[in-house]
Amino acid sequence: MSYDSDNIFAKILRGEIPSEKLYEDEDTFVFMDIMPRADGHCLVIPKTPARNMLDASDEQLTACLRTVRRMGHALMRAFDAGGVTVQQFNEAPGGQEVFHLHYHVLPRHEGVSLRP
Ligand code: DGP
Repeated sequence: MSYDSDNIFAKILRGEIPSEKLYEDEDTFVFMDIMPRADGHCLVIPKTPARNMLDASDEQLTACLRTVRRMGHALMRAFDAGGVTVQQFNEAPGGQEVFHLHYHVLPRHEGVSLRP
C-alpha cells in the first residue's frame, strides 16, 4: 500500500487544516485527538510520510517512540495520571482510519475506562 498525501494528518502537517498542537521537534509533531477517549488524548506523528508502522523506517519509528515516551512523562505530570496507554493501528483491518503513521497516547487513572 502506498502513501496518499491527501490524508488528514498530512494536511495538518502542511497547516491546511487546524490542530491543537502540544509539541513538535525536528522529526515529530504532537496534537490533540479530535475524538478524545481520555483527557489529554494526543497523537504523535512523524513529519515525513509513512502510511503506518509497517511502512516506516527505523529512523521514523525511533523518533516517534522517543516523542511518545516524552509525551507519556509530560501527560502523567499534567494530568496527575497513574499510567499511560499507547495505541497504534495498521491498515483498515487493524483498526487504522487515517493513513499517516500515528501513535495514540492516553493518560490513565486507576478505575477509569477509556471513552468509546
Ligand atoms: P485511527 O486511524 O483508528 O488511529 O483513528 C484516527 C484518529 O484520528 C481518531 O482517534 C480520530 C483522530 N482524527 C481524525 N481526524 C482528525 C482531525 O481532523 N483532527 C484531529 N486532531 N484528529 C483527528
